[in-house]
Amino acid sequence: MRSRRALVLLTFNEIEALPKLFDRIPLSAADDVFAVDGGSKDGTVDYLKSKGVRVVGQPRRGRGCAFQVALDATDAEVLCYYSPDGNEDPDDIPKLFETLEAGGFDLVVASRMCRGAHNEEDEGALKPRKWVNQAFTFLANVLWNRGPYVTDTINGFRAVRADALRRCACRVDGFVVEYLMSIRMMKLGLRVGEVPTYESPRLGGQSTAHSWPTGVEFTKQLIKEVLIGRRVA
Ligand SMILES: Nc1nc2c(ncn2[C@@H]2O[C@H](COP(=O)(O)OP(=O)(O)OP(=O)(O)O)[C@@H](O)[C@H]2O)c(=O)[nH]1
Ligand SMILES: [Mg+2]
Repeated sequence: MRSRRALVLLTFNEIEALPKLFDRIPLSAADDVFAVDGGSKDGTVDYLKSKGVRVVGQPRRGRGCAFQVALDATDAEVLCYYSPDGNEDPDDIPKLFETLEAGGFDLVVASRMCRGAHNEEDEGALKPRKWVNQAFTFLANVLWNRGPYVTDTINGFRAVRADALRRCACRVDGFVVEYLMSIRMMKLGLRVGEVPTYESPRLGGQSTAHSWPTGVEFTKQLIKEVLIGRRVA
């Protein structure tokens, strides 16, 4: 059965990329479409409003904060988080919703690592970000997963049941939110599925996910999760 769906656009200074792909975003796949913006100063908010998209602000910067703001800003049963910077294929949005509903999953991740998927670094001989992501993913699976192996615990492009996400109590502000969500879903024994996705390069603008600070944030969170055991908070 089709759930009440929300499509959440996550933006922070995306005026270079967003207009290049906005018309490809399947807005009709969701019942509620809105953006959570981290304080853009480049016209992103005006652009979204000119397209009729409701924009919700955040009390603090960070994707983790944005995830929580989105959860509080809709009464939808399922949320799909989409980052319009060019990395994520908008055609996968309906697939994420449909897989979650048809498969009875609590979380469905667009995987850049499973069979049939493509990672931004796949063409290069060295794939540092991919390998580090796979190492964090391996640890999460070994430590907490009781279901089928999840190949990409980190990608932010995902659909999730609002009630399951509330149970995960992911009270973090930064980029670690998706990894934490995946870990907590595993700890709670909730059902995690994946669809293969094709990750492309950014279409403009700048990444704010700097490798070292993000890696440190992930390591600290992983240690915290080990220390609290099967608990989620
Ligand atoms: N709402 C919100 N969105 C954010 C915030 N920080 C980053 N984003 C968005 O989150 C998405 C991912 O951030 P990026 O900086 O592209 O991180 P990344 O995808 O790991 O890096 P690249 O692969 O280089 O693009 C983009 O759409 C950003 O605009 C924030 O504080 N709030
Ligand atoms: Mg990006």
